Order: sequence, then C-alpha cells, then structure tokens
Amino acid sequence: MGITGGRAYQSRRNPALHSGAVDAQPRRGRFLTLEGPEGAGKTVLGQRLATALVAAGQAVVLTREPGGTRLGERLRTILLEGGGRIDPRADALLFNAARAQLVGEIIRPALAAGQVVLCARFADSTLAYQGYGEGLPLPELRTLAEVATGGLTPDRTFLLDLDPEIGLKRKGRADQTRFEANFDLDFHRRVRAGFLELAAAEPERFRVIDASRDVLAVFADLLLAAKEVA
Ligand code: ATM
Repeated sequence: MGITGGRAYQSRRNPALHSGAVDAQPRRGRFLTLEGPEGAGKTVLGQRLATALVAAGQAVVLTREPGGTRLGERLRTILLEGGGRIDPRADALLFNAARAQLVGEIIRPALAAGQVVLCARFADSTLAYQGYGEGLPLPELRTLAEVATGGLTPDRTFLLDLDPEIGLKRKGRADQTRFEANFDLDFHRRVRAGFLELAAAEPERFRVIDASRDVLAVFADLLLAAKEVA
C-alpha cells in the first residue's frame, strides 16, 4: 500500500489551547520530512511513524513528494515514467510545481491546524538530485524552492542514509523509475554525498539514520528522533 496524498490520520489529541487569553492561538504543527535514496524504506517507515504518532495522540498528515495532491500525483507520473530525457531545469521546475501545490493545499493548512505533517521527500531532494546529482547550481535551486514553498522549511528532517548500491538492489526491476533507469551509480553516489553535506551543514535540523540495517532497528531510531520534536 502506498502513501495516500494528504491522508489525515485520526487524532485523539486535544487542541493545544491553554486557559487564559495570552496563548489563544493554536500551536503551529510540526513539519517533519523523510529524505534518502531509493530503497531506504521511506514509505514503510513513514507509515509506521505516522501510526506510532497517532497512537501517541497526535493528529498526523502523511504525504509525499512528488505527489500528495491531484496535480502532484499527475506530475509524479510524468516525472517518474521512463522514456525520454527531461532537461534538469524542467525537472527542477516540475518538482517545485508539485511542491507548491502540496504546500498550499495540504501542508500549510495542516500546520495551521496544529497537526504533524510527515512528508516523504521535500526541497532537500531537489538540492540532492537536481543539484548534486544533475549539476544545477544550488543557489538557483534554493531560490526556486523559496518561491514554491513561500519559505517553508521542515522543523526536522530525517535522512535515511544508505549506500545507493544497496538501495538500488532492494528495489525490484519492475518498480524502476526514470531515476533508476536513466541515471548511473555515480549519479546516485553524488546524490548520497549531497544529502550528507546538506545534513552536515544544518545539524540542528537533520538527524542522519543508518538505513542499511534491519527495518525494526531503523524504525526504533526514527521514532526516538521524531519524539524529540513531535
Ligand atoms: P520516490 O520514489 O522516493 O518517491 O522518489 C521519486 C524520485 O523522484 C526519486 N528517484 N530516485 N531515485 C527522486 C526524485 N526526486 C527528484 O529528483 N527531485 C525532487 O525534488 C524530488 C521530490 C524527487
């Protein structure tokens, strides 16, 4: 079962309102992202984390990029299907178009309602894939993301770090996307190195988790890291 765009998990949490007039605004929700290569387990781990947070009383919206909205899922099909080269700049623009729609339609409203948003991939993926991988300048990509998101950045990003050789082997040939079919191992190595560089540059936002291990061990670390913020 894949992640459903913008699926709202049921909440048992009371609105975070305090008595008295000072804090009458509901608390802004938490924006958490999962990043990493193919085969790192983002889908399964995202679903497990969402379930655990719901069980702990949080209202959780689990979503993904590209996708999560009707427009985003249509763009996802175009972006991931094989056959033909997409210019890196077109790639960057289309991923950001899907992102703009997701932020406006799903993420900002959920955060405003005090919910936890858990998103598989976000703007760091564009820096890693179109920047470090495809060679587009990072400052341009950061500006593009700023336009697409209105400056929204995750409160915490969990980088599921994995050797791409292992990740690509974990994925069956049948689920191969354009990124496995058209890009070689060196590309995926640059992407991994890029993610690690982004994480090193922002240690307060990123938590790097070794995703080469058994899924239960990875999940245990992910849950601990998520509980620091959610
Ligand atoms: P998932 O299958 O993990 O959802 O990712 C789709 C692909 O889109 C992924 N491919 N690989 N490997 C990475 C790629 N991608 C980008 O290149 N740029 C982006 O901004 C995003 C969000 C994804």
